[in-house]
Amino acid sequence: MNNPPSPESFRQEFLDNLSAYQGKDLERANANDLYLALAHTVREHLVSRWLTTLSAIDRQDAKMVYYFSAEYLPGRQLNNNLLNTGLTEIARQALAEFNLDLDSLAEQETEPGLGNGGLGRLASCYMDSLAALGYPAVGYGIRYEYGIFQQSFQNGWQVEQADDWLRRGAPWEFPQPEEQVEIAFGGRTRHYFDENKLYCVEWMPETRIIGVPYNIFVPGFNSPLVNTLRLWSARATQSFDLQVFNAGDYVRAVEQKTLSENISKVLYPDDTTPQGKLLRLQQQYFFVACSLADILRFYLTRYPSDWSQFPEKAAIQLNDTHPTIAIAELMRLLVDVHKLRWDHAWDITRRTFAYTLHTLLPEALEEWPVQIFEQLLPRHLEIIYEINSRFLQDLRQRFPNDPNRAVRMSIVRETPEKRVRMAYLAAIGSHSINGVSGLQSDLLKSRTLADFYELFPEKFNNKTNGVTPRRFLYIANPRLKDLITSRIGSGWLSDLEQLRRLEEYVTDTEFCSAWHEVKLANKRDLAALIQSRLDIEVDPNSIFDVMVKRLHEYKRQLLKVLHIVTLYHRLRDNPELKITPRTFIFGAKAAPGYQTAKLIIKLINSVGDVVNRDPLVNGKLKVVYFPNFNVSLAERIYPAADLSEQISLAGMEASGTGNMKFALNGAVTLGTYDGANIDIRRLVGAENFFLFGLTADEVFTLRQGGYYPMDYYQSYPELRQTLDSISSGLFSPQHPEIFRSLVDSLLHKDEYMLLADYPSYIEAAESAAQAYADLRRWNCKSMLNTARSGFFSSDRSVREYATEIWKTSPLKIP
Ligand code: F59
Repeated sequence: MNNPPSPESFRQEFLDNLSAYQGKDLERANANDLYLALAHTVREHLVSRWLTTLSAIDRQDAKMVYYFSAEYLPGRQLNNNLLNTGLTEIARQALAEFNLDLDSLAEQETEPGLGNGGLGRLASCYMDSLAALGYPAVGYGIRYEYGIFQQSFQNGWQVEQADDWLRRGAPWEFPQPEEQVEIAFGGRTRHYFDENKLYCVEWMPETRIIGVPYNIFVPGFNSPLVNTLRLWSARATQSFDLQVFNAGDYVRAVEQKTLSENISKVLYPDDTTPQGKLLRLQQQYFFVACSLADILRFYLTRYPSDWSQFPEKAAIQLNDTHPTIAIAELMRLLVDVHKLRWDHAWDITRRTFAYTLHTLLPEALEEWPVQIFEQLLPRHLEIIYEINSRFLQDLRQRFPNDPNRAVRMSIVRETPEKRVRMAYLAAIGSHSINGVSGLQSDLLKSRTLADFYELFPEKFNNKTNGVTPRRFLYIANPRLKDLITSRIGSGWLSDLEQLRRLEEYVTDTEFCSAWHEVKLANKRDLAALIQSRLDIEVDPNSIFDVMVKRLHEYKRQLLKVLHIVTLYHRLRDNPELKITPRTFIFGAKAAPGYQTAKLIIKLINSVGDVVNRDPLVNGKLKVVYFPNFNVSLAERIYPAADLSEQISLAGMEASGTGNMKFALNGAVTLGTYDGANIDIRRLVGAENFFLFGLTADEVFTLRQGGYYPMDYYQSYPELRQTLDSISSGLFSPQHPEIFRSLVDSLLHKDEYMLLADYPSYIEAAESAAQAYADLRRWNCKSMLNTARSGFFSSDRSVREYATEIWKTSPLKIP
């Protein structure tokens, strides 16, 4: 690694960049100019490490990991890159000489919101760990011009605004127009025999699009290696322009140009049901085709026309089904373009791809209407049919007496319309199929993909999710970082299991009170943010009870509301009641078309309006809903949380990763037996976790026997009072009827069994509140949550992927 610069030379580089990139001097620069100059200064320190990494890859002929993901949520880069270049203190000192504050400049950065939630953030945690561990990797994805929408509230309702994240400059990306790739769409196919009587297929597309790659450096903590996040941006081809120019229709030429460039325009803000939108399939194929072209170009410079080594030199991980069309695209490249025999191409393809599922809900598995496919990717549809027909033939041989199996497992579903099931294509075309928590991986085998498990048991495995401790502990929680490091040193940053050494301090009263002071100071910071952003006063000594995640019915934010309203009634009915003061903190975006989710947002805000102002409550309950929850806000919330709400219906949350970030920061979980909550509870100990609710098996049994939510309404007076008050307009006096549909649907259907879990939820939440009243005991729980969360480092997850799926080892860099 290079020697670090002195603060003086860093200062000079900073001034030079302010001049070179912003055309300003210190006197004329605004805060954004200063931030951009600083970012450019930091990124320059990554260039030589990045180039060294590329040379080492060449020299060692290293196997590459390619992470294919339609989404990334990297968060702000400045502090992360300062940490990973070892420049934090140098930059701080250098800036201080100019009377500039590093932390306020860091606040200027706009985060790239190129993902919806957990899946996108996981991709970024894995990129961080790949670099930290020294595995050479490229993360491929889409450079959306507009990321996840910006959320605000108007009269309590969610309002979306376009996320113009590039507006203030994007100092971390390097456009590489000279490495552009041309890809195609539409048209038809031609089948023929060539001069050697070989059967051939040619795709004759209708349109062509250019992908321009943008590189973002991904340095790792304490690692000389710098990996690449390579995001594709769509451009119209020039030949295309010319054609239409010559036809004389200039305006239509420019119109068409816009259409091509729409492909990378906007992230689909939907994590509910896949909607089968043409543009989304275009996005998926666009980034996958560009990425495979890039990968093959690189491979062929090393092994010209020798395909035998390909799976030994490239491992491609599919982040959910979104990039699954890659399987058909690689087959097309190998068979049609490079003229490999089908069986040989299929063997290479299967050994190259591995597939991760992030859901259990069958309705969340992507399917594409055959009609859309045919229009956009006619050759790929033929290839999928061929894969399917060979697959079904094998299947009939193995299960000759079970024709139904072929109907169930066919990649092509026949009713209600013909559709391609992407999860099945991914399962058939990969050598590995993994879930993201123990429970989910088991349920995939026994339910969601049971038929496939029977057929290919050896492909199934589990890789429990993890999160990067650099961003979510070191950077987000500097006070806790300092306290931990003062006792056990800093080895935990690259070996998170070392946090266990904190266990011996549980009986150290000095340490316990320091632990308490850190949490309190973090809560004061968050209280100040709540005051300044939302004009709500909250008490840092109250329990900070936090639920931040996407808004989805299965995650059950509405159950949290039922709890709050129940407490509200208890206080109203008995104003003298002694209760532990509580601050409920929410953060969640709803998919813009998801009406029920949007109504739940309005309900949370409405309950907050009433509860926060009611003099009878006397400040003992506060409800805070942060608009626009994102990575940057998350980094301020996790460190200040006492209680982590993880209350999905068991069997619905694939893993969760927020649950891990909370535990790492010393929050205690109030949660169901679902996803990675199960692993958290096992590791931190049942006495340091508040468990409630049905198990996944009980949910299954209850559904089968017939679930009657009305029974719970009738048996629990507090539940009845709560539901009646919401239904009758206590929280919406101007429009008493607006929440009735939410309550009616709970009473008559309650798909996610809120009422069944309500009694045990209220009870567990009460135990948590009582436990909090004994602060010394609570601090022990908090400390033990941190001390025993080492398993949830994304370093551990990535190491498991590397050794068990990718079969690759770290790069050696001198
Ligand atoms: C699919 C088709 C069309 C349009 C959008 C989508 C889609 C986009 C994003 C579907 C899902 C998502 C998404 O963000 N999904 C998740 O974030 N899943 C979460 O993944 C985490 C990481 O493994 C898990 O911890 C979590 O349980 C899971 O819900």
